[in-house]
Amino acid sequence: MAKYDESSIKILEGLDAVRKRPGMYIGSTDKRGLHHLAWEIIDNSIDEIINGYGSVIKITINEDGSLTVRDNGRGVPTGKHSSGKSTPEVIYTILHAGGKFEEAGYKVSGGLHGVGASVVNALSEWMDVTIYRDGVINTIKFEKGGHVKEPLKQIGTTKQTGTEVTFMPDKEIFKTTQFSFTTLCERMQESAFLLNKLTVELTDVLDDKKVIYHYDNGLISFVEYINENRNCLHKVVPIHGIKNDIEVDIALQYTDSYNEDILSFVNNVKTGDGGTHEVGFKTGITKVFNDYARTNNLLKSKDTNFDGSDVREGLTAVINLKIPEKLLQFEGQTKGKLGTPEARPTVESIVYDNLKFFLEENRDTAITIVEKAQKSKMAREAARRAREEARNGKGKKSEAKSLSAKLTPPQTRNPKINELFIVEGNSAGGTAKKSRDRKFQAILPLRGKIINTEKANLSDIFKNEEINTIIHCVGAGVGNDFDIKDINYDKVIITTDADDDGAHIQCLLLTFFYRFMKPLIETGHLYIAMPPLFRVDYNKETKYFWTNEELKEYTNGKTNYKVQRYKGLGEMNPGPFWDTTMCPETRNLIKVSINDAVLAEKRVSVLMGDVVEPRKEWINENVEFSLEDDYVL
Ligand code: 0R9
Repeated sequence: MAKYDESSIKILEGLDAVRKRPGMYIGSTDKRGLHHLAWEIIDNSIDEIINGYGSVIKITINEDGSLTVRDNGRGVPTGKHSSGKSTPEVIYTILHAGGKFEEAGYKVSGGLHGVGASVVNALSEWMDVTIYRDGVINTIKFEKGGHVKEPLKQIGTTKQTGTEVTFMPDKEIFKTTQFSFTTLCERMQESAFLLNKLTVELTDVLDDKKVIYHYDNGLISFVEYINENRNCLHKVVPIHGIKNDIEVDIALQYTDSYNEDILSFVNNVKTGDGGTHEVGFKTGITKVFNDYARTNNLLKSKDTNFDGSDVREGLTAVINLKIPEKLLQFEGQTKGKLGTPEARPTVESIVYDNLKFFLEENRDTAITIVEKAQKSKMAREAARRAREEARNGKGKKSEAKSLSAKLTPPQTRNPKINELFIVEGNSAGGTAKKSRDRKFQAILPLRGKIINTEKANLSDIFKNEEINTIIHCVGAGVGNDFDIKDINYDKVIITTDADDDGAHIQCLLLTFFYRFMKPLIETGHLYIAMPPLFRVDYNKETKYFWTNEELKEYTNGKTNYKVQRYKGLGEMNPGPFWDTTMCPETRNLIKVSINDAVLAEKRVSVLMGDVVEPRKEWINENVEFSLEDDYVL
């Protein structure tokens, strides 16, 4: 790596450009954008640790809402830059300062990270930097989007080394300036899994919370953490190898679930959209299990091979690659997909060799996994036969007819605007049918509860009538065959009563879509309708309210008003139902999205899986029980 040269920092643009178009630099100005500021600063500390200096990062949400990040690295150099300014001033005020680092392999981030601490400064009301280096403590303070308030000055002596940055996000720029302790924790826990020597200490002064993350066993601990609420079939298998200048680290473990959970990273940055390393991993796994099963006569000569999905059923894996800068290629809009061609064969051969050895050494585990793959293969083949029979007409017409009989379709076929309301129960379905705009809205009433798909495979799915109907209506297949291009609707809207049963049906539907039509969520086509809880008639005026608080605020000081508490959707009349729940201009909809992939997996498996204890624990910790509605009529 080239040595840092203070005069090499390139001066590119002013901070004003950042304030004018923040989205260009941090993606957005919502919660996600706000947390980008944190990642930006934290990534600098992580880079320092990766480079071999320091091991601890302390992050604090302060009482005034500002964020402090402190590391125990070498400390930012404090000497003069060729421009005459101090190096910290340059680093924190000049866009893309860091210059040579990027060329010399310093920054390896694939996403929006690495745009520089100056961007954070530009988008902050104020920022204070304290540097512990060469026995001295130096500070520099900025205000109003990066203007120097106090230039670098010595304030004391120290035996420590490190850098501390505190910043207050600008309220004029961000929709919200409240950092989420949970979001910070989730991300930092991930970093601690990936960097064995890292210790992260997080403190929320506002909420009096403190968490410390440190893992000696890296990826093994990561997989154990993901699978902690699942029934595991064997101990975590670590895989390690270096080839073609690429270092491969993987940990994997099979559980008795039907899900596949693969996470990948490159140089400790998440590759959320996969890429060549994931392709290599999948090919290696498929090959090694087919070869093992053939060699050991577990697959007979007349049998067809396992396909990839068979050998990945129940598999949890975390992949981390170290790729030198010169080989790095990222693709996609968010640069979350690895494009490096060399990664594919490298990972494939390392996975193949390591797993071949593991399977030969651990015969019982090998047979358990192969048997699981056999079952998956049989279920897949049964599902394929059922599909083919349907396609060839055997039972198709009557089946398709009965499937679509429940649906009240829209008058026109336009997948770009059409909406499918999945409605709880026939009575609510009736109201929805009367309320809808028939041009583009379809109604599918569900009769009973659908099965819990968390513990179901494809052949179970095909046996369930309600789910079959949903698959048929959405029209884009299911599981691995799901193709988002074929969806019949722009919005699929889950519409249930605001009671326990409704919430349960909502959970079951969300689990189904998450497990078997995930792209529908990832591409923003799944919604939850929000029918109101209360109707208030007052002075010839009718108003609807969604929460007790809204209702209390409205009725406060009023007399002679009438409140109706809706017990179910079926109680609503078509007019109000249209206005509050279906009309695109006036309704409230929740868009379902996946914020954090690891957490989403864990939540779904804890809340919907068959291991009881973690669910009890989660409910006790997170749910506030109250016996009655706090609104008394
Ligand atoms: C609290 C958040 N931490 C940081 O922002 C941080 C930046 C940083 C750093 C160096 C060490 N620790 C840091 N923490 C550093 C890097 C180098 C030499 N000395 C110290 C080097 O890369 O050669 N720096 C990141 C950029 C710079 N320092 C520099 F450009 F000022 F050199």
